Amino acid sequence: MSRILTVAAAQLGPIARDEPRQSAVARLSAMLREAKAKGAGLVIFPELALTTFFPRWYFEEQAEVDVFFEREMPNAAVRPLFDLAAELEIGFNLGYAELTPDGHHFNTSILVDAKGRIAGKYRKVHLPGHRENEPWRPFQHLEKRYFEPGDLGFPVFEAFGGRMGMCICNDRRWPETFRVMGLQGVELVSLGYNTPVHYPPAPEHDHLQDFHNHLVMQAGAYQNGTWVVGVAKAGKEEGCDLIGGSCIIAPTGEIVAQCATLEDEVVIADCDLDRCREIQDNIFNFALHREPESYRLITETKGAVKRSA
Ligand code: ING
Repeated sequence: MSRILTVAAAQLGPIARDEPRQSAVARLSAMLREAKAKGAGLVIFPELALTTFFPRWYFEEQAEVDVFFEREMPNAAVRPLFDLAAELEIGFNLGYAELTPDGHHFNTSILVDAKGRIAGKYRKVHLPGHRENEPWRPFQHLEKRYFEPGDLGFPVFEAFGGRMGMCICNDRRWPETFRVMGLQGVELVSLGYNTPVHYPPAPEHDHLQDFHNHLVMQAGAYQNGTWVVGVAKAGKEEGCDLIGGSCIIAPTGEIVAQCATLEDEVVIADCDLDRCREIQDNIFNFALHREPESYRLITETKGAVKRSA
Protein backbone atom coordinates (compact mmCIF):
# COMPACT_ATOMS: atom_id res chain seq x y z
CA MET A 1 0.00 0.00 0.00
CA SER A 2 1.36 3.46 -0.80
CA ARG A 3 -0.33 6.84 -0.80
CA ILE A 4 1.88 8.92 -3.09
CA LEU A 5 1.47 12.70 -2.83
CA THR A 6 3.70 14.58 -5.28
CA VAL A 7 4.80 17.73 -3.48
CA ALA A 8 6.61 20.81 -4.77
CA ALA A 9 8.78 23.13 -2.72
CA ALA A 10 8.43 26.52 -4.41
CA GLN A 11 11.24 28.71 -3.14
CA LEU A 12 11.04 32.47 -3.65
CA GLY A 13 13.96 34.79 -4.26
CA PRO A 14 13.85 38.28 -2.75
CA ILE A 15 10.67 40.38 -2.74
CA ALA A 16 11.49 44.08 -2.86
CA ARG A 17 9.90 46.44 -0.35
CA ASP A 18 8.03 48.28 -3.12
CA GLU A 19 7.16 45.14 -5.10
CA PRO A 20 3.36 45.09 -5.50
CA ARG A 21 1.49 41.97 -4.34
CA GLN A 22 0.45 41.41 -7.95
CA SER A 23 4.11 40.86 -8.82
CA ALA A 24 4.64 38.36 -6.03
CA VAL A 25 1.40 36.59 -7.00
CA ALA A 26 2.57 36.39 -10.62
CA ARG A 27 5.81 34.74 -9.47
CA LEU A 28 3.89 32.33 -7.23
CA SER A 29 1.52 31.53 -10.13
CA ALA A 30 4.41 30.80 -12.48
CA MET A 31 5.82 28.32 -9.96
CA LEU A 32 2.35 26.79 -9.46
CA ARG A 33 2.18 26.12 -13.21
CA GLU A 34 5.70 24.67 -13.21
CA ALA A 35 4.83 22.42 -10.27
CA LYS A 36 1.65 21.22 -12.00
CA ALA A 37 3.61 20.48 -15.18
CA LYS A 38 5.96 18.37 -13.06
CA GLY A 39 3.04 16.37 -11.61
CA ALA A 40 2.66 18.01 -8.21
CA GLY A 41 -0.64 17.88 -6.31
CA LEU A 42 0.50 20.26 -3.53
CA VAL A 43 2.84 23.28 -3.66
CA ILE A 44 4.49 24.79 -0.58
CA PHE A 45 5.32 28.53 -0.66
CA PRO A 46 7.45 30.46 1.88
CA GLU A 47 6.53 32.41 5.01
CA LEU A 48 5.16 35.94 4.30
CA ALA A 49 5.20 35.12 0.58
CA LEU A 50 3.31 38.24 -0.59
CA THR A 51 5.66 40.95 0.65
CA THR A 52 9.20 41.67 1.66
CA PHE A 53 10.19 40.53 5.18
CA PHE A 54 9.07 43.80 6.81
CA PRO A 55 10.01 42.93 10.45
CA ARG A 56 13.58 43.88 9.44
CA TRP A 57 12.55 47.53 9.85
CA TYR A 58 11.27 49.63 12.78
CA PHE A 59 8.12 51.57 11.93
CA GLU A 60 6.85 54.33 14.26
CA GLU A 61 3.25 54.20 13.08
CA GLN A 62 1.03 51.11 13.09
CA ALA A 63 -0.43 52.28 9.78
CA GLU A 64 3.01 51.82 8.19
CA VAL A 65 3.07 48.23 9.46
CA ASP A 66 -0.49 47.39 8.49
CA VAL A 67 0.18 47.97 4.78
CA PHE A 68 2.00 44.62 4.80
CA PHE A 69 -1.04 42.75 6.18
CA GLU A 70 -4.00 41.04 4.44
CA ARG A 71 -7.42 41.97 5.84
CA GLU A 72 -9.16 39.10 4.08
CA MET A 73 -8.03 35.90 2.39
CA PRO A 74 -8.38 35.48 -0.49
CA ASN A 75 -8.50 39.11 -1.56
CA ALA A 76 -8.30 40.88 -4.92
CA ALA A 77 -4.51 40.61 -5.16
CA VAL A 78 -4.36 36.91 -4.23
CA ARG A 79 -7.58 35.71 -5.91
CA PRO A 80 -5.75 34.94 -9.23
CA LEU A 81 -3.56 32.42 -7.38
CA PHE A 82 -6.62 30.70 -5.86
CA ASP A 83 -8.36 30.65 -9.26
CA LEU A 84 -5.32 29.24 -11.05
CA ALA A 85 -4.88 26.53 -8.40
CA ALA A 86 -8.53 25.49 -8.70
CA GLU A 87 -8.27 25.50 -12.52
CA LEU A 88 -5.14 23.32 -12.39
CA GLU A 89 -6.60 21.25 -9.53
CA ILE A 90 -3.55 21.70 -7.34
CA GLY A 91 -3.37 22.70 -3.66
CA PHE A 92 -0.91 25.01 -1.92
CA ASN A 93 0.39 26.33 1.40
CA LEU A 94 0.66 30.14 1.45
CA GLY A 95 2.29 32.24 4.16
CA TYR A 96 1.08 35.81 4.73
CA ALA A 97 0.59 38.51 7.37
CA GLU A 98 -3.00 38.28 8.71
CA LEU A 99 -4.91 41.26 10.15
CA THR A 100 -8.19 39.95 11.57
CA PRO A 101 -11.46 41.94 11.48
CA ASP A 102 -11.14 42.48 15.26
CA GLY A 103 -7.63 43.89 14.90
CA HIS A 104 -5.31 40.99 15.70
CA HIS A 105 -2.01 40.58 13.82
CA PHE A 106 -0.67 37.09 13.07
CA ASN A 107 2.10 35.53 10.97
CA THR A 108 -0.17 33.01 9.24
CA SER A 109 -0.18 30.18 6.73
CA ILE A 110 -3.13 28.48 5.06
CA LEU A 111 -3.53 25.13 3.35
CA VAL A 112 -5.69 25.49 0.23
CA ASP A 113 -7.12 22.33 -1.36
CA ALA A 114 -7.28 21.42 -5.07
CA LYS A 115 -10.67 23.13 -5.38
CA GLY A 116 -9.35 26.45 -4.06
CA ARG A 117 -10.94 26.07 -0.59
CA ILE A 118 -9.05 26.88 2.63
CA ALA A 119 -8.66 23.47 4.31
CA GLY A 120 -6.53 24.62 7.25
CA LYS A 121 -5.03 27.65 8.94
CA TYR A 122 -2.02 28.06 11.23
CA ARG A 123 -0.73 31.08 13.15
CA LYS A 124 2.96 31.21 14.08
CA VAL A 125 3.43 30.37 17.77
CA HIS A 126 7.16 31.02 18.28
CA LEU A 127 7.96 34.66 17.49
CA PRO A 128 11.72 35.27 17.40
CA GLY A 129 13.52 38.57 17.67
CA HIS A 130 12.56 41.50 19.88
CA ARG A 131 9.82 44.05 20.59
CA GLU A 132 11.61 47.41 20.75
CA ASN A 133 13.79 49.14 18.17
CA GLU A 134 17.40 48.11 18.71
CA PRO A 135 19.53 50.49 16.59
CA TRP A 136 22.73 48.57 17.35
CA ARG A 137 21.55 45.87 14.96
CA PRO A 138 22.36 46.15 11.21
CA PHE A 139 18.70 45.21 10.70
CA GLN A 140 15.80 44.63 13.10
CA HIS A 141 13.85 41.45 13.73
CA LEU A 142 10.62 42.87 15.17
CA GLU A 143 8.27 39.88 14.94
CA LYS A 144 7.48 40.21 18.66
CA ARG A 145 6.37 43.80 17.94
CA TYR A 146 4.32 43.24 14.78
CA PHE A 147 2.69 39.85 15.49
CA GLU A 148 0.84 38.17 18.34
CA PRO A 149 1.69 34.55 19.21
CA GLY A 150 -0.54 32.15 17.32
CA ASP A 151 -3.77 31.14 19.10
CA LEU A 152 -4.63 28.00 17.10
CA GLY A 153 -2.06 25.60 18.55
CA PHE A 154 -0.51 23.12 16.10
CA PRO A 155 -3.53 21.59 14.34
CA VAL A 156 -3.36 18.64 11.92
CA PHE A 157 -5.81 18.52 9.00
CA GLU A 158 -7.10 15.62 6.90
CA ALA A 159 -6.31 16.72 3.33
CA PHE A 160 -4.57 15.50 0.16
CA GLY A 161 -5.16 11.90 1.30
CA GLY A 162 -3.22 12.27 4.53
CA ARG A 163 -2.68 14.13 7.80
CA MET A 164 -1.26 17.57 7.06
CA GLY A 165 0.38 19.92 9.56
CA MET A 166 1.92 23.37 9.31
CA CYS A 167 4.37 25.51 11.20
CA ILE A 168 6.30 28.68 10.32
CA CYS A 169 10.00 29.49 10.36
CA ASN A 170 11.23 29.81 13.96
CA ASP A 171 8.66 27.15 15.01
CA ARG A 172 10.87 24.55 13.29
CA ARG A 173 13.66 25.14 15.82
CA TRP A 174 11.47 24.02 18.75
CA PRO A 175 11.03 20.23 19.08
CA GLU A 176 7.67 20.79 20.80
CA THR A 177 6.30 22.04 17.47
CA PHE A 178 6.82 18.74 15.66
CA ARG A 179 6.02 16.57 18.68
CA VAL A 180 2.57 18.12 19.23
CA MET A 181 1.77 17.35 15.57
CA GLY A 182 3.46 13.96 15.86
CA LEU A 183 1.10 13.14 18.73
CA GLN A 184 -1.75 13.80 16.28
CA GLY A 185 -0.31 11.37 13.72
CA VAL A 186 0.89 14.03 11.28
CA GLU A 187 2.30 12.66 8.01
CA LEU A 188 3.51 15.82 6.28
CA VAL A 189 4.52 19.12 7.91
CA SER A 190 4.88 22.07 5.53
CA LEU A 191 6.57 25.30 6.57
CA GLY A 192 8.01 28.47 5.09
CA TYR A 193 10.91 30.55 6.42
CA ASN A 194 12.74 33.86 6.07
CA THR A 195 16.09 33.25 7.78
CA PRO A 196 18.85 35.86 7.66
CA VAL A 197 22.41 34.55 7.41
CA HIS A 198 23.51 37.12 9.98
CA TYR A 199 22.18 36.68 13.53
CA PRO A 200 23.28 39.87 15.34
CA PRO A 201 23.21 38.47 18.93
CA ALA A 202 25.56 35.61 17.93
CA PRO A 203 27.47 36.42 14.71
CA GLU A 204 29.85 33.55 15.46
CA HIS A 205 27.00 31.27 14.41
CA ASP A 206 26.34 32.92 11.04
CA HIS A 207 28.26 30.21 9.16
CA LEU A 208 26.00 27.57 10.79
CA GLN A 209 22.63 28.89 9.55
CA ASP A 210 22.27 26.40 6.71
CA PHE A 211 23.39 23.52 8.96
CA HIS A 212 20.93 24.52 11.72
CA ASN A 213 18.15 24.93 9.17
CA HIS A 214 18.41 21.33 7.96
CA LEU A 215 19.36 19.93 11.41
CA VAL A 216 16.06 20.98 13.01
CA MET A 217 13.84 19.95 10.10
CA GLN A 218 15.54 16.58 9.64
CA ALA A 219 15.28 15.94 13.37
CA GLY A 220 11.61 16.94 13.38
CA ALA A 221 10.92 14.58 10.49
CA TYR A 222 12.78 11.59 11.94
CA GLN A 223 11.67 11.97 15.58
CA ASN A 224 8.01 12.06 14.55
CA GLY A 225 8.07 9.88 11.42
CA THR A 226 6.71 12.63 9.19
CA TRP A 227 7.55 14.20 5.85
CA VAL A 228 8.76 17.78 6.22
CA VAL A 229 8.79 20.37 3.43
CA GLY A 230 10.65 23.57 4.31
CA VAL A 231 10.60 26.45 1.83
CA ALA A 232 12.69 29.65 1.92
CA LYS A 233 12.23 33.19 0.86
CA ALA A 234 15.92 33.41 -0.14
CA GLY A 235 18.62 35.74 -1.45
CA LYS A 236 19.65 39.32 -0.81
CA GLU A 237 16.35 40.98 0.06
CA GLU A 238 16.62 44.76 0.69
CA GLY A 239 20.29 44.32 1.56
CA CYS A 240 19.71 41.42 3.94
CA ASP A 241 21.06 37.98 2.95
CA LEU A 242 18.49 35.23 3.54
CA ILE A 243 19.43 31.52 3.41
CA GLY A 244 17.95 29.15 0.85
CA GLY A 245 18.17 25.41 1.36
CA SER A 246 14.49 24.70 0.63
CA CYS A 247 14.03 20.96 0.80
CA ILE A 248 11.77 17.94 1.06
CA ILE A 249 12.62 15.53 3.87
CA ALA A 250 11.44 11.91 4.26
CA PRO A 251 10.21 10.46 7.59
CA THR A 252 13.65 8.85 7.93
CA GLY A 253 15.20 12.32 8.07
CA GLU A 254 16.78 12.01 4.62
CA ILE A 255 16.65 15.05 2.32
CA VAL A 256 15.13 13.75 -0.95
CA ALA A 257 15.01 17.06 -2.87
CA GLN A 258 16.72 20.41 -2.35
CA CYS A 259 16.86 23.78 -4.10
CA ALA A 260 20.28 24.77 -5.45
CA THR A 261 19.78 28.52 -5.94
CA LEU A 262 18.73 31.57 -3.95
CA GLU A 263 16.00 32.47 -6.46
CA ASP A 264 12.52 31.36 -7.48
CA GLU A 265 13.02 27.61 -7.84
CA VAL A 266 10.71 24.58 -7.81
CA VAL A 267 11.83 21.12 -6.66
CA ILE A 268 9.57 18.07 -6.56
CA ALA A 269 9.38 14.76 -4.71
CA ASP A 270 6.95 11.83 -4.62
CA CYS A 271 6.05 11.60 -0.93
CA ASP A 272 4.71 8.15 0.02
CA LEU A 273 2.68 9.02 3.10
CA ASP A 274 2.62 5.34 4.09
CA ARG A 275 6.39 5.48 4.66
CA CYS A 276 5.57 7.30 7.92
CA ARG A 277 4.61 3.87 9.28
CA GLU A 278 8.24 2.66 9.09
CA ILE A 279 9.04 5.15 11.88
CA GLN A 280 5.71 5.70 13.68
CA ASP A 281 5.12 1.94 14.14
CA ASN A 282 8.67 1.16 15.25
CA ILE A 283 11.46 3.31 16.60
CA PHE A 284 9.07 6.19 17.42
CA ASN A 285 5.99 4.21 18.30
CA PHE A 286 4.77 6.80 20.84
CA ALA A 287 2.14 4.56 22.51
CA LEU A 288 4.76 1.86 23.10
CA HIS A 289 7.82 3.86 24.10
CA ARG A 290 7.00 7.35 25.44
CA GLU A 291 7.02 8.04 29.20
CA PRO A 292 5.08 11.33 29.60
CA GLU A 293 5.20 11.07 33.42
CA SER A 294 8.89 11.92 33.10
CA TYR A 295 8.32 14.91 30.82
CA ARG A 296 6.15 17.11 33.08
CA LEU A 297 8.67 19.96 33.13
CA ILE A 298 8.07 20.48 29.42
CA THR A 299 4.60 21.96 29.96
CA GLU A 300 4.92 23.10 33.61
CA THR A 301 7.70 25.68 33.10
CA LYS A 302 8.52 28.39 30.54
CA GLY A 303 12.17 29.03 31.35
CA ALA A 304 14.75 26.58 32.72
CA VAL A 305 14.47 25.82 36.45
CA LYS A 306 17.53 25.02 38.53
CA ARG A 307 16.29 21.96 40.41
CA SER A 308 18.76 19.93 42.39
CA ALA A 309 18.14 16.16 42.19
N1 ING B 1 13.46 33.87 11.15
C1 ING B 1 14.54 33.27 11.78
C2 ING B 1 14.37 31.77 12.05
O1 ING B 1 14.00 31.34 13.12
C3 ING B 1 16.34 33.45 13.31
C4 ING B 1 14.97 33.99 13.01
C5 ING B 1 17.37 33.64 12.41
C6 ING B 1 16.54 32.72 14.44
C7 ING B 1 18.65 33.09 12.66
C8 ING B 1 17.80 32.16 14.72
C9 ING B 1 18.85 32.35 13.82
O2 ING B 1 14.69 31.03 11.14
C10 ING B 1 12.12 33.80 11.39
N2 ING B 1 11.33 34.51 10.56
O3 ING B 1 11.66 33.15 12.32
